[in-house]
Amino acid sequence: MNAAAANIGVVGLAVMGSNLARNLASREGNTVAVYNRSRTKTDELVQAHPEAGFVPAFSYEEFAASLSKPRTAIIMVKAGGPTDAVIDELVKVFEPGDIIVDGGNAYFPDTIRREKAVRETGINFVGAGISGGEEGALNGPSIMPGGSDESWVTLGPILKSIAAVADDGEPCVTHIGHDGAGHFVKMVHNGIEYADMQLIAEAYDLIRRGTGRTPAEIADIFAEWNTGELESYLIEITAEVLRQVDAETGKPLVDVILDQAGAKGTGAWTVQTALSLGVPVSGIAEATFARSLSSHPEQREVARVLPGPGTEFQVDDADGFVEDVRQALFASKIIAYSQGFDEIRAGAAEYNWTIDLGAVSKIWRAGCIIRAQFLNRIADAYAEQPELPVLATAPYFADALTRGQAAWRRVVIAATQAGIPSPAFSSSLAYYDGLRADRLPAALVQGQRDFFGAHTYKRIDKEGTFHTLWSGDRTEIEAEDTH
Ligand code: NBP
Repeated sequence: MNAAAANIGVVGLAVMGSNLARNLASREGNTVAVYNRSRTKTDELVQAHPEAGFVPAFSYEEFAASLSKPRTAIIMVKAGGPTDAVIDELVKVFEPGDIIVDGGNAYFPDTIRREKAVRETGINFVGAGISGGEEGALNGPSIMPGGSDESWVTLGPILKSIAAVADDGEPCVTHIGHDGAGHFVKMVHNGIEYADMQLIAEAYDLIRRGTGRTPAEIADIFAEWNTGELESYLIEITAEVLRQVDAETGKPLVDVILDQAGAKGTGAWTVQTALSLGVPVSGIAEATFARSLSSHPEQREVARVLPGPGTEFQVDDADGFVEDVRQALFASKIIAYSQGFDEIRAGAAEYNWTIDLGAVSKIWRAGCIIRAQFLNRIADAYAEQPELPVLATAPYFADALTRGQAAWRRVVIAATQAGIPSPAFSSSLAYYDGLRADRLPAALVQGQRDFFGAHTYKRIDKEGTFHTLWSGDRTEIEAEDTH
């Protein structure tokens, strides 16, 4: 072993860790120490990539000794218990001022807890969301680090060296905020990813069932869309997936894949957190629920007896319908991102993080799964108005919604009449209409709440809190707002 030869270390050498280690090693100035619980992965990585000049370690003590100070190590192990186990070991061999980075998909409250506990030892703990999957880890991910300002001084240049680079040359990493802020933002990123994927899937389904186009023909439509305002990695890969033919059956691959979508939990976390924060992220929620619904074959089997509208779904103007769906997709996507950024703002307020929403949109422009041209527009919107309360009201997006809303409504009507589920399209439209409404039936809900629970209400015409004596003479009294 080469004592104190490495400026950065990676613990956990499964697919993500080994790719990240290779990425780090490929950048000027980095020497990378590597450690894995079971020795085989370390041996295999070091043997397969002699060009990387890895410094292998076979115990935590050896790993710590191989790192120059402040020691900096990125943990890439299974989220949950394994992460805690590695932190416990590293804390024993690291010293105050050293930096432990968790690059796994941790749930942000765990990161807050770990940061607090590790900080007491004088060691810095950074929860860093890393997006882009295996390919991103190897060639340049989008990185969302939290943690202290002190750790960012050492970590910033290292992470900038391995991050994806946007078209304007900016690396896709920024110090998101303290403790769990990085993993929070990564969580919302994944939630938005769920919504984006579901919207694309609904667009495909409607076009296929409404126009009878084949998956290969729809692949061409998505490829075409990828040259315009919808340009994004997810649209690009959708075209690839739809074009794929199954070698065994000769059928489109999408027709032989079981229609039950999996999930690893980040969508559910985003929705659970949004519920706690009181932020309506209906697009993300519907996308998460749509996966859940798909994954209940026993319920879907018995529900086949339930009636549909009983009409054939065949649009008259196929090209016109495809264009309507494109506009509906763009409008719904604006809403999904607007809701996601709302959740980040609310999270920042709740947890006392200072998060630059424009900077977040910029680091998602490359390397991550939701990378898209569109994110430049979000960055522009926040550059113009950093405190923008509703992203969808920024001039570019408001204009797109104005142009697209008629098509959006036609698509939701067509889907509803045809009995084709489009939960993300329709819930986005309902959110849009709810948000822009002069008056909502929430007034009636307040009346109901006051009736059964004396929860009180406010009036539109005077200050104060009121309660009606529903079981008495139904007069209104001014009430203490204690509910
Ligand atoms: P896995 O999530 O499959 O984890 C496997 C690694 O965890 C192995 O190195 C294993 O060591 C190690 N490990 C376990 Br399990 N328990 C351990 C323990 N008690 N002590 C020490 N090490 C332990 O790896 P991955 O798919 O490379 O993902 C790594 C992290 O990156 C995860 O948090 C994941 O959620 C996140 N992530 C993954 C992706 C992706 O596309 N896969 C994308 C973004 C983020 P062993 O070899 O000794 O069993």
